[in-house]
Amino acid sequence: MAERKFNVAVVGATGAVGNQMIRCLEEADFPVKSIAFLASARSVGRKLRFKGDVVAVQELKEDSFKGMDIALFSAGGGTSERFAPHAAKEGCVVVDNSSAWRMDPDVPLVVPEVNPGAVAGYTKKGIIANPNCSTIQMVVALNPIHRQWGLKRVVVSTYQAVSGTGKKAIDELLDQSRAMLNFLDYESRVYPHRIAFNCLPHIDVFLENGYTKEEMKMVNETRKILEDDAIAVTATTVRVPVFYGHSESVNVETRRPASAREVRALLEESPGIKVMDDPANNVYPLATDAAGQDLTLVGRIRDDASVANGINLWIVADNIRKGAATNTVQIARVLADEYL
Ligand code: NAP
Ligand code: 3JN
Repeated sequence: MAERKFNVAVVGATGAVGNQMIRCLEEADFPVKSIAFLASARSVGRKLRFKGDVVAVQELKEDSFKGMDIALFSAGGGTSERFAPHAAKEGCVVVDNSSAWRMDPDVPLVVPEVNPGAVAGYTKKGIIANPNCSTIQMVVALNPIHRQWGLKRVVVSTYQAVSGTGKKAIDELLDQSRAMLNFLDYESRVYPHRIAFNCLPHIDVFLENGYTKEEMKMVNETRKILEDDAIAVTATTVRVPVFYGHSESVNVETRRPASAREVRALLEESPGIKVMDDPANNVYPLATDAAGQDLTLVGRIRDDASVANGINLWIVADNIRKGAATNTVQIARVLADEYL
Protein backbone atom coordinates (compact mmCIF):
# COMPACT_ATOMS: atom_id res chain seq x y z
CA MET A 1 0.00 0.00 0.00
CA ALA A 2 1.31 3.49 -0.85
CA GLU A 3 2.45 5.55 2.15
CA ARG A 4 -0.12 8.16 3.24
CA LYS A 5 1.06 11.73 2.77
CA PHE A 6 0.03 14.81 4.75
CA ASN A 7 -0.76 18.48 4.21
CA VAL A 8 1.64 20.18 6.63
CA ALA A 9 1.74 23.80 7.88
CA VAL A 10 4.80 25.33 9.56
CA VAL A 11 3.78 28.29 11.74
CA GLY A 12 6.73 30.62 12.49
CA ALA A 13 8.52 29.30 9.41
CA THR A 14 10.77 32.37 9.17
CA GLY A 15 12.13 32.00 12.73
CA ALA A 16 15.20 30.19 14.08
CA VAL A 17 13.20 27.14 15.22
CA GLY A 18 10.82 27.22 12.23
CA ASN A 19 13.75 27.20 9.82
CA GLN A 20 15.24 24.18 11.59
CA MET A 21 11.84 22.43 11.55
CA ILE A 22 11.77 22.79 7.76
CA ARG A 23 15.28 21.28 7.51
CA CYS A 24 14.24 18.43 9.87
CA LEU A 25 11.13 17.64 7.77
CA GLU A 26 13.44 17.36 4.75
CA GLU A 27 16.08 15.28 6.56
CA ALA A 28 13.43 12.91 7.99
CA ASP A 29 11.86 12.56 4.53
CA PHE A 30 8.53 13.28 6.24
CA PRO A 31 5.59 12.13 4.05
CA VAL A 32 4.51 15.61 2.87
CA LYS A 33 1.73 16.01 0.28
CA SER A 34 1.73 19.81 0.48
CA ILE A 35 3.56 22.35 2.65
CA ALA A 36 2.45 25.84 3.80
CA PHE A 37 4.81 28.30 5.44
CA LEU A 38 3.04 30.75 7.77
CA ALA A 39 4.40 33.76 9.68
CA SER A 40 3.39 37.31 10.53
CA ALA A 41 2.26 39.92 7.97
CA ARG A 42 5.87 41.22 8.02
CA SER A 43 7.08 38.15 6.17
CA VAL A 44 4.45 37.89 3.45
CA GLY A 45 6.13 37.40 0.10
CA ARG A 46 9.36 36.01 1.54
CA LYS A 47 10.41 32.85 -0.26
CA LEU A 48 11.71 29.74 1.53
CA ARG A 49 13.01 26.49 0.08
CA PHE A 50 11.55 23.04 0.67
CA LYS A 51 13.08 20.02 -1.08
CA GLY A 52 14.18 22.09 -4.07
CA ASP A 53 10.87 23.98 -4.40
CA VAL A 54 10.48 27.67 -3.61
CA VAL A 55 7.51 28.32 -1.30
CA ALA A 56 6.11 31.81 -0.54
CA VAL A 57 5.41 32.66 3.10
CA GLN A 58 1.76 33.44 3.84
CA GLU A 59 0.27 35.44 6.70
CA LEU A 60 -1.05 33.31 9.56
CA LYS A 61 -4.83 33.73 9.77
CA GLU A 62 -7.63 31.95 11.59
CA ASP A 63 -8.64 30.19 8.35
CA SER A 64 -5.09 29.15 7.39
CA PHE A 65 -5.70 25.52 8.42
CA LYS A 66 -8.52 24.45 6.07
CA GLY A 67 -7.50 21.12 4.49
CA MET A 68 -4.34 20.86 6.63
CA ASP A 69 -3.54 17.63 8.53
CA ILE A 70 -0.63 18.65 10.79
CA ALA A 71 0.62 22.08 11.92
CA LEU A 72 4.01 22.58 13.57
CA PHE A 73 3.94 25.79 15.63
CA SER A 74 6.97 27.84 16.78
CA ALA A 75 5.76 31.44 16.80
CA GLY A 76 5.56 32.13 20.54
CA GLY A 77 3.00 31.34 23.22
CA GLY A 78 0.52 34.11 22.36
CA THR A 79 0.28 32.98 18.74
CA SER A 80 -0.17 29.34 19.81
CA GLU A 81 -2.85 30.23 22.34
CA ARG A 82 -4.81 32.17 19.74
CA PHE A 83 -4.37 30.04 16.61
CA ALA A 84 -3.93 26.39 17.74
CA PRO A 85 -7.66 26.02 18.60
CA HIS A 86 -8.56 27.23 15.08
CA ALA A 87 -6.30 24.59 13.57
CA ALA A 88 -7.73 21.89 15.83
CA LYS A 89 -11.29 22.91 14.88
CA GLU A 90 -10.39 22.20 11.25
CA GLY A 91 -9.15 18.71 12.20
CA CYS A 92 -5.52 19.77 11.81
CA VAL A 93 -3.42 18.36 14.69
CA VAL A 94 -1.06 20.92 16.25
CA VAL A 95 2.42 20.08 17.56
CA ASP A 96 3.30 23.20 19.53
CA ASN A 97 6.78 24.34 20.57
CA SER A 98 5.70 27.05 22.99
CA SER A 99 4.89 26.81 26.71
CA ALA A 100 1.24 27.81 26.07
CA TRP A 101 -0.28 24.31 26.31
CA ARG A 102 2.42 22.24 28.02
CA MET A 103 0.81 21.99 31.45
CA ASP A 104 -2.78 21.65 30.19
CA PRO A 105 -3.99 18.27 31.53
CA ASP A 106 -5.79 17.66 28.22
CA VAL A 107 -2.64 18.19 26.14
CA PRO A 108 0.06 15.49 25.99
CA LEU A 109 3.66 16.66 26.58
CA VAL A 110 5.86 14.34 24.58
CA VAL A 111 9.48 13.27 24.17
CA PRO A 112 9.35 10.30 21.78
CA GLU A 113 12.18 8.36 23.48
CA VAL A 114 10.33 8.68 26.80
CA ASN A 115 6.52 8.69 26.41
CA PRO A 116 5.53 8.13 22.75
CA GLY A 117 2.27 6.50 23.90
CA ALA A 118 1.12 9.83 25.34
CA VAL A 119 0.58 11.06 21.75
CA ALA A 120 -2.73 9.14 21.86
CA GLY A 121 -4.07 11.92 24.13
CA TYR A 122 -4.00 14.39 21.21
CA THR A 123 -7.69 13.67 20.54
CA LYS A 124 -8.84 15.68 23.58
CA LYS A 125 -7.83 19.10 22.23
CA GLY A 126 -6.14 18.33 18.90
CA ILE A 127 -2.89 19.68 20.37
CA ILE A 128 0.39 18.02 21.41
CA ALA A 129 3.01 20.06 23.27
CA ASN A 130 6.76 19.94 22.77
CA PRO A 131 8.62 20.47 26.08
CA ASN A 132 11.20 23.16 26.85
CA CYS A 133 14.64 22.39 25.39
CA SER A 134 16.33 22.06 28.79
CA THR A 135 13.67 19.59 29.93
CA ILE A 136 13.87 17.45 26.78
CA GLN A 137 17.57 16.59 27.00
CA MET A 138 17.35 15.99 30.75
CA VAL A 139 14.42 13.56 30.58
CA VAL A 140 15.95 11.62 27.67
CA ALA A 141 18.83 10.78 30.06
CA LEU A 142 16.82 10.50 33.28
CA ASN A 143 13.92 8.34 32.04
CA PRO A 144 15.93 5.08 31.90
CA ILE A 145 17.27 5.77 35.41
CA HIS A 146 13.77 6.51 36.69
CA ARG A 147 12.33 3.32 35.17
CA GLN A 148 15.14 1.17 36.64
CA TRP A 149 15.75 2.63 40.11
CA GLY A 150 13.13 5.39 40.64
CA LEU A 151 14.11 9.05 40.93
CA LYS A 152 13.76 10.61 44.36
CA ARG A 153 15.37 14.02 43.78
CA VAL A 154 16.93 15.90 40.85
CA VAL A 155 19.17 18.98 41.20
CA VAL A 156 20.03 20.58 37.85
CA SER A 157 22.08 23.61 36.82
CA THR A 158 22.02 24.56 33.14
CA TYR A 159 24.51 26.31 30.85
CA GLN A 160 22.25 27.50 28.01
CA ALA A 161 23.33 28.76 24.60
CA VAL A 162 22.14 32.14 23.29
CA SER A 163 20.40 30.54 20.28
CA GLY A 164 17.65 29.59 22.76
CA THR A 165 16.69 33.28 22.76
CA GLY A 166 16.62 33.51 18.93
CA LYS A 167 18.59 35.24 16.21
CA LYS A 168 18.80 38.65 17.92
CA ALA A 169 20.65 37.08 20.85
CA ILE A 170 23.14 35.33 18.55
CA ASP A 171 23.87 38.73 16.99
CA GLU A 172 24.24 40.33 20.43
CA LEU A 173 26.87 37.80 21.55
CA LEU A 174 28.76 38.25 18.26
CA ASP A 175 28.60 42.07 18.39
CA GLN A 176 29.60 42.32 22.06
CA SER A 177 32.49 39.85 21.67
CA ARG A 178 33.82 41.75 18.65
CA ALA A 179 33.48 45.10 20.44
CA MET A 180 35.21 43.92 23.61
CA LEU A 181 38.13 42.31 21.76
CA ASN A 182 38.63 45.66 20.01
CA PHE A 183 38.29 47.73 23.25
CA LEU A 184 35.09 49.36 21.90
CA ASP A 185 31.83 50.22 23.67
CA TYR A 186 29.04 47.65 23.51
CA GLU A 187 25.27 47.63 24.02
CA SER A 188 22.96 45.08 25.73
CA ARG A 189 19.57 45.01 24.01
CA VAL A 190 18.39 41.41 24.38
CA TYR A 191 19.75 40.52 27.83
CA PRO A 192 19.75 42.78 30.93
CA HIS A 193 23.56 42.44 31.25
CA ARG A 194 26.51 41.80 28.96
CA ILE A 195 26.46 38.17 27.77
CA ALA A 196 29.95 38.19 26.18
CA PHE A 197 32.54 36.71 28.60
CA ASN A 198 29.82 36.42 31.27
CA CYS A 199 27.20 34.05 32.79
CA LEU A 200 23.67 35.26 33.57
CA PRO A 201 21.66 33.26 36.16
CA HIS A 202 18.43 34.55 34.63
CA ILE A 203 16.38 32.86 31.87
CA ASP A 204 12.80 34.00 31.23
CA VAL A 205 11.08 36.10 33.92
CA PHE A 206 11.44 35.90 37.70
CA LEU A 207 8.44 34.50 39.61
CA GLU A 208 7.19 35.22 43.12
CA ASN A 209 8.85 32.08 44.52
CA GLY A 210 12.32 33.37 43.51
CA TYR A 211 12.74 30.87 40.66
CA THR A 212 12.66 31.93 37.01
CA LYS A 213 9.91 30.72 34.70
CA GLU A 214 12.48 28.61 32.80
CA GLU A 215 13.43 26.89 36.08
CA MET A 216 9.80 26.12 36.93
CA LYS A 217 9.24 24.79 33.38
CA MET A 218 11.99 22.23 34.09
CA VAL A 219 10.42 21.28 37.44
CA ASN A 220 6.83 20.91 36.23
CA GLU A 221 7.46 19.48 32.76
CA THR A 222 9.85 16.80 34.10
CA ARG A 223 7.21 15.51 36.49
CA LYS A 224 4.49 15.53 33.82
CA ILE A 225 6.60 13.65 31.24
CA LEU A 226 7.89 11.08 33.75
CA GLU A 227 4.34 10.81 35.15
CA ASP A 228 5.52 11.09 38.75
CA ASP A 229 4.72 14.17 40.85
CA ALA A 230 6.65 12.69 43.79
CA ILE A 231 10.02 13.42 42.13
CA ALA A 232 11.60 16.43 43.87
CA VAL A 233 13.19 18.71 41.25
CA THR A 234 15.09 21.96 41.69
CA ALA A 235 16.72 23.93 38.86
CA THR A 236 19.04 26.89 38.32
CA THR A 237 19.12 28.02 34.69
CA VAL A 238 22.05 30.06 33.42
CA ARG A 239 22.72 31.76 30.06
CA VAL A 240 26.32 31.37 28.92
CA PRO A 241 28.25 32.81 25.95
CA VAL A 242 27.85 29.72 23.74
CA PHE A 243 26.07 29.86 20.37
CA TYR A 244 24.54 26.36 20.05
CA GLY A 245 24.15 23.51 22.57
CA HIS A 246 22.77 23.50 26.10
CA SER A 247 24.85 21.75 28.81
CA GLU A 248 23.50 20.56 32.16
CA SER A 249 25.06 19.43 35.42
CA VAL A 250 22.54 17.00 36.90
CA ASN A 251 22.67 15.37 40.32
CA VAL A 252 20.12 12.66 41.09
CA GLU A 253 19.21 10.62 44.12
CA THR A 254 17.57 7.31 43.28
CA ARG A 255 14.96 5.49 45.39
CA ARG A 256 16.77 2.15 45.05
CA PRO A 257 20.60 1.83 45.08
CA ALA A 258 22.30 2.43 41.72
CA SER A 259 26.00 2.70 40.90
CA ALA A 260 27.64 4.92 38.29
CA ARG A 261 28.84 1.75 36.51
CA GLU A 262 25.27 0.42 36.25
CA VAL A 263 23.90 3.82 35.15
CA ARG A 264 26.58 4.08 32.42
CA ALA A 265 25.76 0.57 31.14
CA LEU A 266 22.02 1.33 31.08
CA LEU A 267 22.43 4.68 29.27
CA GLU A 268 24.72 3.07 26.69
CA GLU A 269 21.78 1.00 25.45
CA SER A 270 19.03 3.60 25.88
CA PRO A 271 17.37 5.32 22.89
CA GLY A 272 18.53 8.74 21.70
CA ILE A 273 21.64 8.76 23.92
CA LYS A 274 25.36 8.66 23.21
CA VAL A 275 27.56 8.08 26.25
CA MET A 276 30.85 10.02 26.02
CA ASP A 277 32.56 9.17 29.26
CA ASP A 278 36.30 8.53 29.21
CA PRO A 279 37.78 11.29 31.37
CA ALA A 280 41.26 9.72 31.34
CA ASN A 281 41.35 10.58 27.63
CA ASN A 282 39.56 13.94 28.02
CA VAL A 283 36.34 12.48 26.59
CA TYR A 284 33.17 14.15 27.89
CA PRO A 285 30.32 15.86 26.00
CA LEU A 286 30.83 19.42 24.79
CA ALA A 287 28.35 21.88 23.27
CA THR A 288 30.52 21.75 20.15
CA ASP A 289 29.96 17.96 19.94
CA ALA A 290 26.20 18.37 20.31
CA ALA A 291 25.65 21.20 17.80
CA GLY A 292 24.23 20.01 14.48
CA GLN A 293 23.21 16.49 15.55
CA ASP A 294 20.23 14.88 17.32
CA LEU A 295 21.56 12.65 20.09
CA THR A 296 21.64 13.60 23.77
CA LEU A 297 25.24 13.27 24.96
CA VAL A 298 25.95 12.06 28.50
CA GLY A 299 29.25 11.93 30.36
CA ARG A 300 31.02 12.58 33.70
CA ILE A 301 28.82 9.79 35.14
CA ARG A 302 30.05 9.24 38.68
CA ASP A 303 28.90 8.23 42.14
CA ASP A 304 28.06 11.20 44.36
CA ALA A 305 30.41 10.78 47.31
CA SER A 306 28.29 13.11 49.50
CA VAL A 307 25.00 11.18 49.67
CA ALA A 308 23.61 7.63 49.50
CA ASN A 309 22.23 6.61 46.08
CA GLY A 310 23.53 9.81 44.45
CA ILE A 311 24.77 10.01 40.85
CA ASN A 312 26.25 12.98 38.95
CA LEU A 313 25.84 13.41 35.19
CA TRP A 314 26.74 15.99 32.50
CA ILE A 315 24.09 16.14 29.75
CA VAL A 316 24.48 18.08 26.47
CA ALA A 317 22.26 18.45 23.37
CA ASP A 318 21.60 20.78 20.45
CA ASN A 319 18.89 23.07 21.85
CA ILE A 320 17.47 24.04 18.45
CA ARG A 321 17.46 20.47 17.06
CA LYS A 322 16.63 17.89 19.79
CA GLY A 323 15.54 20.72 22.13
CA ALA A 324 12.96 22.04 19.65
CA ALA A 325 12.74 21.21 15.92
CA THR A 326 13.85 17.56 15.88
CA ASN A 327 11.65 16.62 18.83
CA THR A 328 8.65 18.32 17.18
CA VAL A 329 9.18 16.46 13.91
CA GLN A 330 9.70 13.18 15.81
CA ILE A 331 6.34 13.74 17.57
CA ALA A 332 4.71 14.46 14.20
CA ARG A 333 6.19 11.20 12.87
CA VAL A 334 4.69 9.13 15.73
CA LEU A 335 1.36 10.88 15.12
CA ALA A 336 1.46 10.27 11.37
CA ASP A 337 2.65 6.65 11.60
CA GLU A 338 0.41 5.47 14.44
CA TYR A 339 -2.62 7.71 14.83
CA LEU A 340 -3.64 9.47 11.57
P1 NAP B 1 12.22 33.83 16.26
O1 NAP B 1 13.47 33.49 15.52
O2 NAP B 1 12.05 35.21 16.79
O3 NAP B 1 10.95 33.49 15.27
C1 NAP B 1 9.64 33.80 15.61
C2 NAP B 1 8.69 33.30 14.52
O4 NAP B 1 7.34 33.53 14.94
C3 NAP B 1 8.87 34.04 13.19
O5 NAP B 1 8.60 33.16 12.13
C4 NAP B 1 7.78 35.12 13.29
O6 NAP B 1 7.35 35.58 12.03
C5 NAP B 1 6.68 34.30 13.93
N1 NAP B 1 5.69 35.16 14.56
C6 NAP B 1 5.87 36.04 15.56
N2 NAP B 1 4.71 36.67 15.84
C7 NAP B 1 3.79 36.18 14.99
C8 NAP B 1 2.42 36.40 14.78
N3 NAP B 1 1.73 37.30 15.49
N4 NAP B 1 1.78 35.71 13.79
C9 NAP B 1 2.46 34.81 13.06
N5 NAP B 1 3.77 34.54 13.22
C10 NAP B 1 4.41 35.20 14.18
O7 NAP B 1 12.00 32.88 17.49
P2 NAP B 1 12.45 31.35 17.65
O8 NAP B 1 13.76 31.32 18.36
O9 NAP B 1 12.29 30.62 16.36
O10 NAP B 1 11.35 30.83 18.70
C11 NAP B 1 9.98 30.81 18.37
C12 NAP B 1 9.17 30.20 19.49
O11 NAP B 1 9.51 28.82 19.58
C13 NAP B 1 9.47 30.77 20.89
O12 NAP B 1 8.70 31.91 21.14
C14 NAP B 1 9.12 29.63 21.78
O13 NAP B 1 7.73 29.63 22.09
C15 NAP B 1 9.46 28.41 20.93
N6 NAP B 1 10.78 27.86 21.32
C16 NAP B 1 10.77 26.72 22.01
C17 NAP B 1 11.96 26.19 22.43
C18 NAP B 1 11.93 24.97 23.26
O14 NAP B 1 12.55 24.99 24.30
N7 NAP B 1 11.27 23.91 22.85
C19 NAP B 1 13.17 26.78 22.13
C20 NAP B 1 13.16 27.96 21.40
C21 NAP B 1 11.94 28.49 21.00
P3 NAP B 1 8.00 36.92 11.37
O15 NAP B 1 9.36 36.51 10.84
O16 NAP B 1 7.04 37.25 10.30
O17 NAP B 1 8.10 37.93 12.46
O1 3JN C 1 16.01 30.18 26.48
C1 3JN C 1 16.13 29.04 26.02
O2 3JN C 1 17.23 28.47 25.93
C2 3JN C 1 14.92 28.31 25.58
C3 3JN C 1 13.80 29.24 25.30
C4 3JN C 1 12.55 28.82 25.16
C5 3JN C 1 11.46 29.76 24.99
C6 3JN C 1 11.71 31.05 24.53
C7 3JN C 1 10.65 31.95 24.41
C8 3JN C 1 9.37 31.59 24.76
C9 3JN C 1 10.15 29.37 25.30
C10 3JN C 1 9.89 27.95 25.70
O3 3JN C 1 9.91 27.11 24.83
O4 3JN C 1 9.64 27.66 26.87
C11 3JN C 1 9.13 30.30 25.22
C12 3JN C 1 7.74 29.96 25.61
O5 3JN C 1 6.99 29.50 24.77
O6 3JN C 1 7.39 30.15 26.79
